[in-house]
Amino acid sequence: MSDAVTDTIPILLVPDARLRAKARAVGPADADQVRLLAPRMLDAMYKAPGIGLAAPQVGSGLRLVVIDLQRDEKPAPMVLVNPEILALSEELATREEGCLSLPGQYAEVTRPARVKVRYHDLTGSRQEVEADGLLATCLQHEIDHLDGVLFVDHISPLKRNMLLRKLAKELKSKARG
Ligand code: K1U
Ligand code: ZN
Repeated sequence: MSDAVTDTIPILLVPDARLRAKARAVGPADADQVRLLAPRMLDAMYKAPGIGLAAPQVGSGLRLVVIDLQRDEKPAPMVLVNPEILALSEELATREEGCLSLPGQYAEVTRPARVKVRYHDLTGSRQEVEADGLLATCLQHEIDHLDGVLFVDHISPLKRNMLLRKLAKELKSKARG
């Protein structure tokens, strides 16, 4: 049976090549697609569960990100169209990251502690957000996805290979049932 449009959109897993492609800017002709895709991405993110999701993770090549750090309390979804990093702090922060495209895999990642991001919201208004803490990490993680970059690219090759081998083993064992 074919999928209904309301079905949960599947999240792609590493090593899917679509996760390594650079996404393209959303333009005026993409408005309808973005209006349909953003709520489906939020739905997939809440169900996963996760705190962020980028369009390439659901097979779309658009520069679109959704984030909600309040997922267990009152929902506060952010939809970021064409997000751009305007400034990064020199100060760094290390935080454990996970990724819905590498389920069950976690690593400490060091990134700039604060970030300033410009984006457009779903109404087309230009917005800016300055963030620290988990939101700063999440914004950088999701914008990386738009450039085909995964959190494992920020750790040592040794740790990365261990983590990718562990993921491959776990996915193989899950597929066997
Ligand atoms: O992009 C993604 O794959 C989503 C990812 C975002 C993220 C998490 C941690 C640091 C940086 C970016 C996730 O949401 S992984 C799942 C997760 O962190 C989580 C799940 C349930 C409750 C709280 C957090
Ligand atoms: Zn991710």
